[in-house]
Amino acid sequence: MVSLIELDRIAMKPEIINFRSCNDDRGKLVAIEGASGVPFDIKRVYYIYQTKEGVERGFHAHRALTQVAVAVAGSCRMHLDNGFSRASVDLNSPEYGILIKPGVWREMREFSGDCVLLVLADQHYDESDYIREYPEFKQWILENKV
Ligand code: T46
Repeated sequence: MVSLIELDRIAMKPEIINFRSCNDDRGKLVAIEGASGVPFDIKRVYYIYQTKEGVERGFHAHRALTQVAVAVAGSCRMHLDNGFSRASVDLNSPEYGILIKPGVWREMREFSGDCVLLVLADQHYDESDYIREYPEFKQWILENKV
């Protein structure tokens, strides 16, 4: 089960998706389909793995991209910030994903050595969709009222 750590008094509420696992005497299988398993058609899949000890990733927001991240092995901590409030989620189960909508700053840290972080995205890769400077992110939030 993922755990949520609230950083602010009025913390943002990250949306956690619980995937149905098909369990039998051979083990477990999770199938994720676009539009039903996650709330968008999946256009891109990538995964982050063999993350070195102490590494922190992310440190950006997206203007339009929506994603779901799942720790299919191991664990990591996802820190989210919508410009007004913040929350951290420990991703540690292949049965739970976190929905990350546009306009959310994310930082990932505390990767276990065996962590495989699978990410499903609703758009192809586009560097121009990234906001990589925090002050620019805050300004974008104010201008776009998300
Ligand atoms: C996000 C978090 C959770 C590609 O060529 N194609 C891709 O689809 C992606 C995602 C990355 N790349 C290249 C771009 C960089 O040269 O891979 C390199 C590492 O990407 P980045 O530094 O953006 O990785 P993270 O871990 O900081 O962020 C990634 C995603 O980029 C981002 O959208 O939400 O994971």
